[in-house]
Amino acid sequence: MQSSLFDNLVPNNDFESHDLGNARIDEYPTAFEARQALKLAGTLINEIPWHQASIIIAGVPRQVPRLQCWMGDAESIYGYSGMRLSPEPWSEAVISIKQRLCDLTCLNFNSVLLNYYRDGKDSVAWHADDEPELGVDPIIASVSLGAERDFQLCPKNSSSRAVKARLKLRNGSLLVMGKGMQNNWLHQVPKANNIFDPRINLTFRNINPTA
Ligand SMILES: O=C(O)CCC(=O)C(=O)O
Ligand SMILES: [Mn+2]
Repeated sequence: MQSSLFDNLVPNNDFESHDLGNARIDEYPTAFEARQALKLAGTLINEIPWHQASIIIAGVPRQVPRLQCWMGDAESIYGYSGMRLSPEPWSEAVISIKQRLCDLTCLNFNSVLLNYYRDGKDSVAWHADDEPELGVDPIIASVSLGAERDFQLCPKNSSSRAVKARLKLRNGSLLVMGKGMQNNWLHQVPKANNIFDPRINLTFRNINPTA
């Protein structure tokens, strides 16, 4: 039997479910032990083939303010912000995180988008992960390693983009964005001028290769 990096951890009953009315987020604040989470962040920073993508906004190419890597089963091709991403093969460290996730939630995924926020100047703007290849109402599991950042939410149909809910993205935490989240809400990780440490985020997804 393959052993996991996390065999020594007790089953996690540190759990909170956030009801947003038309959506749910399940939070496991201590899915990964704090020191282990920081070690994993260091491993991923060094081992992952990071890329800085450019996207066209109003006709002007702009660099995305974070580094990324798309990883997963070979057929998990992802169309995202005008890009078509072929996956990197699973790394050992990411497989161990995926296994821990599966042990905690019984969820399995065929791909993951890794984000590397080098410091508080890196961010991700308002969006929903609602591309057709993710299916009709996808469940996405998001692991945070390293510097704590804010996770902000606003209803998809609001014109003001005012923040209506927020969570802390703690080192070692796991959020499962459940049914309704990508259909009804946008999320973002804003810039933070008081953060100087890196953060790694892994959002595990299921790509339907025929979409
Ligand atoms: O960094 C995060 O916690 C969120 C990342 C995200 O929303 C995404 O990659 O789609
Ligand atoms: Mn997202």
